[in-house]
Amino acid sequence: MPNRLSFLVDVEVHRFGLQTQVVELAERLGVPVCSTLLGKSAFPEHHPQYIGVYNGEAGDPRVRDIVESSDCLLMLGAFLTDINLGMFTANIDPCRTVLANSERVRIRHHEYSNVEFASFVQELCQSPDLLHRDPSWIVPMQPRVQPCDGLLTMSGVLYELNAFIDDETLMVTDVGDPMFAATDIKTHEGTSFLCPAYYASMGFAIPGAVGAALGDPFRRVVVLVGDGAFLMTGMELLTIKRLGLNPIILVLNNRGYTSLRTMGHQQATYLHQFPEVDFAQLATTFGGVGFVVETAEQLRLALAKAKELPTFSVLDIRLRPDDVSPALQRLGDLFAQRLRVNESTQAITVSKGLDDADDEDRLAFFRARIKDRCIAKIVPNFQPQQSAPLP
Ligand SMILES: Cc1ncc(C[n+]2csc(CCOP(=O)(O)OP(=O)(O)O)c2C)c(N)n1
Repeated sequence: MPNRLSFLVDVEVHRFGLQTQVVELAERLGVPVCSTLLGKSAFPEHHPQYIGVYNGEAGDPRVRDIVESSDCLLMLGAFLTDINLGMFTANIDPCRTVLANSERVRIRHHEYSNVEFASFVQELCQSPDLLHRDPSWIVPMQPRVQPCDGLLTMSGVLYELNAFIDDETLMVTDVGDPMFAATDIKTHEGTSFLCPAYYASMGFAIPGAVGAALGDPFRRVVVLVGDGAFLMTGMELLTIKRLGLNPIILVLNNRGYTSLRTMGHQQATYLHQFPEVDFAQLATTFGGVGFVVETAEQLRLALAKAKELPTFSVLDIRLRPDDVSPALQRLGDLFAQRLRVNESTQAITVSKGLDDADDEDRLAFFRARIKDRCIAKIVPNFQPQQSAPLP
């Protein structure tokens, strides 16, 4: 890996209208570029230097390795939040970072609070001292998805979606697995992905589709929303109908809060009291068109038909309750390896997974980094084990 400088691009690059400058800067330097989940698509994802979304241990290991082994990581417009840092599993050495956003410029541990973010990027672009590296070693983003035969899987949904979206697609996703899954969606144009990955409040996507469609009438809005999030704000379909908008809405109907189930909430009663809803029928009732989708072929057909419709459509995508996206699978595996519920005491013990025997360093890192409060938020009755205390 000849390159030792990388870019991590976040949402403020879009908010300050700096996409063109950042692309130019990356090309002049010949460096690999990744984004955060919040900043996804602020850098064009079909660019040959774009390697994917960085999300700590939860993200693509290839992206993680490039970011975490950089001698210098330039974090542009970045917010260091739990979601952007893969639930605090990121291993970024502050001594090898330059962080520039609207609040500050920070080089290693030195703060420069009076430097404007936009000026910083512009001045950098104009610097005569930029050293160009050969970017030919960079492998562009490769979504971790597989086509599927028979009943649909999340990976199959993402595979079909990647084949379907084009330059005129504006993606809107909700939180839960749709947000994690988006790691493996490759959008086309810059700024073509919207997700509330900062506060991560469920219920964004359907009202968000109204705003997206009104704000950008030349692109087609495609929504990815979980059944749980849809049930919070799905009544906004009536607004969509009233305004004559035609988003294509994919409801990931896994009959529950699957992302919570994957991350340690298996015991919670509310996971087992989820209502069964016919989302396709609901769409028809509200004046749109509904499709029930169980196979990849049905998904392809439904997407093609929905694209021709002048009205909104809802694709009720029936998934197994335990089926998750590649990204959520990885996060779930991490939790399963490290957190084991002791059923008799209802306490949580930190344990090393058997299949993880040669991964001593990672485990040590994980213990050192993850915060008690992070686990405690996710796992009820969490108590660090005496013999393996968390910091
Ligand atoms: C307003 C709000 N309430 C609760 C949560 C906690 N939460 C995060 S993900 C999630 C489950 C999402 O379920 P669903 O929309 O069905 O998506 P899935 O993960 O099942 O694909 C919940 C309850 C939240 N983020 N926001």
